[in-house]
Amino acid sequence: MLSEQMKSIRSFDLKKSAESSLTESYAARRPLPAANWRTTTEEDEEKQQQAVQAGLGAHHLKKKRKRVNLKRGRVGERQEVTVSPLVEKYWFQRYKLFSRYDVGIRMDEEGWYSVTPEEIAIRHAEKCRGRTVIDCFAGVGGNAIQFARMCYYVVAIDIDPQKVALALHNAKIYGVEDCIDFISGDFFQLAPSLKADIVYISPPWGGPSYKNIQNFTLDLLKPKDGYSLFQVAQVITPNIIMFLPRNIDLNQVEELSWLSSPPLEIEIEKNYVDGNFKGITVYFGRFESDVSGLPSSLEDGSVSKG
Ligand code: MGP
Ligand code: SAH
Repeated sequence: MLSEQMKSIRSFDLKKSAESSLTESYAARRPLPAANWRTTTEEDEEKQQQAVQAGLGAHHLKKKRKRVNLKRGRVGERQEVTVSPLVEKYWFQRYKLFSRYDVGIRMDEEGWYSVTPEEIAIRHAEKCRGRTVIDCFAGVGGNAIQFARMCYYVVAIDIDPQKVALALHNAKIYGVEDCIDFISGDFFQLAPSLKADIVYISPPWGGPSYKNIQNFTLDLLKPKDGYSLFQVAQVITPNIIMFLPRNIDLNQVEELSWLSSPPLEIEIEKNYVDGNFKGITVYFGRFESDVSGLPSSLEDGSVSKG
């Protein structure tokens, strides 16, 4: 049965609400360095640039698959993009994914179907304003870029070096590349040596077919089940955000908060873009606003890093 907290699930339509949540006191803890960290270089970026074209990852280029040519664009703009059938529907949502898409955003196939739509990423970042955040599964940077605009310090991790190079490139499009420490590595290996106020988890859901499952249980999350993900994150901080499929089993989600004693505070919100239900965000721990504790330069969401 759902607790009182769960019954008050908040439905948050990003289009309808202008709510902005500032977080509690400013904290200047920084993530600790780890020996096996590898920071992405320009060379990495150039390598992936050759392999990734208009959403086709290197692995994708090897396959002979039907592609769709799309001639679309904003007024005054003419562009020709070749995308795979899988990517096509996400390409049509490209400006919802990255408002600066036309400035030169780069994606690979997994990036297309996994990136957090910009309005939702902004919402997540607002909840972390002024604090230190680790984006454990950073992908092509949808969340990390918004965290960089509002948070004190951001570490963005992805196990796929190509993804990290794409995220670095995309961060440059938004002018926030200097505000993010990109790490190519396995979050599970790195976790014991990390410290931050907030851990953000937006893991693989097993691809776009996730929606064919009626009740998406935590064991279906990748690369490890949701319980393992959560427990590893808890070693870093009790303040954890999970971005989960809209068909996630909410009873199981609530159980995660009971893994701590006393149970963690939990807040659940449904995220919509233009009225379309995109995903569910779960906030474990403390995310209250306290602008008074922030340096003034951070109060307006300006970019800052220690
Ligand atoms: P979707 O349900 O595949 O697309 O993904 P859409 O257009 O809402 O589907 P429709 O068929 O109902 O119209 C919706 C959003 O979920 C994406 O924009 C991503 O933000 C997120 N998402 C989807 N997948 C498959 C993943 C994933 O594997 N990992 C993460 N972190 N997010 C995902
Ligand atoms: N929120 C991101 C999308 C994340 S998709 C965005 O908005 O762009 C999930 C990512 O997790 C993928 O890029 C995948 O490469 C990465 N990943 C998978 N296993 C991982 C691991 N063990 N450690 C770190 N990253 C991992």
